[in-house]
Amino acid sequence: MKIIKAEVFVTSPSRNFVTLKVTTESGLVGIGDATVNGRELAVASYLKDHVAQLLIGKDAHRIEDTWQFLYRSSYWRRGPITMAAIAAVDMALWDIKGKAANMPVYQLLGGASRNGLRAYGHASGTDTEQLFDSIREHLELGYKSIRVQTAVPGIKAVYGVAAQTQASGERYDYEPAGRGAFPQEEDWDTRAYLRHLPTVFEAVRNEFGPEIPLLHDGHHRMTPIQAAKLGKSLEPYDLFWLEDCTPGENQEALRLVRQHTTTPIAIGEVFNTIYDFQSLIKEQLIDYVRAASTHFGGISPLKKVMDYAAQYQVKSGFHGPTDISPVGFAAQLHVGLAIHNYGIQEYMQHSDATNTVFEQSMTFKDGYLHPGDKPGLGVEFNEEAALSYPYQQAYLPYNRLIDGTVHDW
Ligand code: GCO
Ligand code: MG
Repeated sequence: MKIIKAEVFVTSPSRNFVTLKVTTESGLVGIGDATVNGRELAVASYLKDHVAQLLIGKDAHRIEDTWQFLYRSSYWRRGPITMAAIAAVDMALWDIKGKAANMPVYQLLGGASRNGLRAYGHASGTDTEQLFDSIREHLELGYKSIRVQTAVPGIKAVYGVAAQTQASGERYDYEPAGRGAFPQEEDWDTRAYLRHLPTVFEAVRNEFGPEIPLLHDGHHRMTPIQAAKLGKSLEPYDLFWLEDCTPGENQEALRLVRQHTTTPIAIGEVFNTIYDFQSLIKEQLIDYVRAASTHFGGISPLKKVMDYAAQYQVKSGFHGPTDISPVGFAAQLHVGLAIHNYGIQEYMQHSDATNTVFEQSMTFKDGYLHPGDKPGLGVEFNEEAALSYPYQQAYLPYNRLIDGTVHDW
């Protein structure tokens, strides 16, 4: 099972994706996702210039050994670029192993622990009426759990509101990163947000009842005490989770949040390693692990962090926006199906153009995802289609407060 080729593709069907393709002597091919939104070329270079040649001649079966070799031999371990590059290799090798075994990857991880994976979708609106329509649309699509994001009076553009016109003038139904040479500036006011959000959840509960699991993403914008206040004020509306209420770097912040509220906490989409979750899980400061296979070093570490989390009744809630390519998405569906402590999967849905380049075999039926039963990850990379969507420079927006101070977006 010698590796003879490792190629890197950067393609932009609706948004940019970085894909690694590993070929073995026997002709088996595996693919992996290394997309880091807004920094795609850095990780493509990491793979092309520093990793590809290290893989040639290696035994594709040795997934753990290859992972440890790439992680430890770089010396400069961790960080989003390194870990996305390692993730792509890890996924590609699991894909190859599945194909060699003629089994879907989840079978190699212990087999299915459930029939399907509960998913949540992104409802949003600039006002209550538009938000309700968006929730209804998601319910019609089969979603049984819904993330709620809305505009805030007095703020021009807010993360997560798809139908609102962004500073770039575009909608971000599929992708918040705006194409162009500079990031778009947006505005932010935490006090206005803290006042407004509970009224939105009250309206949603009044309209849709107490049953439906509702989620919300704070996108790292609050201080610990503001996050604690928000968690507390949302308690009457029984959220499934409050995500990224404080910046990912200050993990101690969640101790304070926890002391004040029983609203469940999810964090970790910007984390890169199991170490980032170590004390959060051990001290039971979170309820859901938000890591994504792509930014976390791949399938192998995702399975490890979830096995660790299981001891503390912490569940999965893997990051699944459209910047996780269908390859990275499939990778975490296989993990989600296999682990015992599955919670929920974010599912934003890729565009038709993305689905032309990445032919997926996963299914979404009646609110539940399944990775399918094709050998490996179950995603085919269409190189010819990829070529017709060349890379386009794009940046995520950033925020400034009313006095001009840069703020978390
Ligand atoms: C989410 C995330 C994303 C990020 C995006 C940045 O919960 O899905 O917060 O929407 O903003 O991944 O590239
Ligand atoms: Mg998020």
